[in-house]
Amino acid sequence: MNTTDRIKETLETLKIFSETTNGVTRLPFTKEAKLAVNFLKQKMEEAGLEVFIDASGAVHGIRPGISSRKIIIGSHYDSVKSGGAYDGIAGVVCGIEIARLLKYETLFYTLEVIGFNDEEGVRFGTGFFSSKAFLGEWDIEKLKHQYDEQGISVYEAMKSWNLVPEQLINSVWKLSQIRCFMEIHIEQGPVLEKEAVELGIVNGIVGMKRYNIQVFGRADHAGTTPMNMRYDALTGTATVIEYIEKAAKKYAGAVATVGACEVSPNAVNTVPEKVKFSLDIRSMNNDDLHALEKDILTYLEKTAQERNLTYEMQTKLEVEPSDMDDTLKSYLRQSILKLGYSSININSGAGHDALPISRKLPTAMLFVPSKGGRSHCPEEYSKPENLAKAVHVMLDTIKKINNE
Ligand code: HGY
Ligand code: MN
Ligand code: MN
Ligand code: MN
Repeated sequence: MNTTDRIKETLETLKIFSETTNGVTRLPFTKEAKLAVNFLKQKMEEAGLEVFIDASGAVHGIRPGISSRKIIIGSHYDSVKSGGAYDGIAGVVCGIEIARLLKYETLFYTLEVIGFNDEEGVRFGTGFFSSKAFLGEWDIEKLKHQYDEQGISVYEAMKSWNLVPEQLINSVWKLSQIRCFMEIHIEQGPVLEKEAVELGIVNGIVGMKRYNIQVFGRADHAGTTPMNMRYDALTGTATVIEYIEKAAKKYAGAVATVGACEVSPNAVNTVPEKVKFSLDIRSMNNDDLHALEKDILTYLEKTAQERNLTYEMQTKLEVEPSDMDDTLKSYLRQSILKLGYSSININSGAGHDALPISRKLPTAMLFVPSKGGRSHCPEEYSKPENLAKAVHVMLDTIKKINNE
């Protein structure tokens, strides 16, 4: 079986473990994730790797080299809700395939393939769980107070997987021991397909900020309460959400999304008392990111005052934009030219584990085209042939790094 077929077969099997009536849902610390991790462990062992799972729930496959210094490759195995079968997991499968192809080579650097956990942050509203754990950027007390929709904390969810949160300290990377991190990922956008190229070398990744915002009004009877006597949390929130869309358009390339929204008491004949919604804002430009945040929060305050509403907000995630490593980008470019593939340089509007990691280590990302530019939906698709090309390019680059 060749690389393309192995990638195709492995991704199709992984999809089966997490399929719902509407796409793939593989949230952290769930049974779907456990099935995927067990299967990834098996594939890593078949590739000749020594496998272990760390306290964050990430699955690691190690291929010792002459030196204990490491090249780390991989991506995340968790998905969004009703997502696709390629986001994250395709990069883990590609990493394992690279290790398999290197099985009989003598390597200077130790090669470590990682399937990261909870990059998406969909279950607990956070994100980059394993990658931030590796960078020492987590707080045990916070994990006890970040809850999912069922009121289960990260801390409790970890324990349900027989993980010991206090052992996260053992997952922290010794940065001097790591030569670089590289990630293969689907583009999740329309650019590579529109440019009709096979691969994308990532220049930089957007900065991201995420919040949970709760707006409080007053529950009243929908029939007897005159319009000028209401404290309607939903109409107030709707005004803010409409402004968010307008504000994002003021900053070139910035985006803002209200993806989740809950109304209480959510009854046809009661004026809404409370609205809880998520806010995700992004920009390649850190100043724009801060200006957009200020713009939106100022409007939220103004609207609350005008409508006699109150609000609370929690910042769930903030990561500044980051550039990829020039040397690694040039190696990838040379490997692509040597193998005769087409490519362009591209920025990433999606967040990745490479984002926090690139602030502390030489990091590179290699994109594969997404059909129709679609992602975070069941229609998500990338050609296994292009994933195989990414494998061969990264394999060639790893050999270059080993011969530096
Ligand atoms: O949200 C993102 O951009 C990524 O898919 N985690
Ligand atoms: Mn992803
Ligand atoms: Mn994603
Ligand atoms: Mn009644």
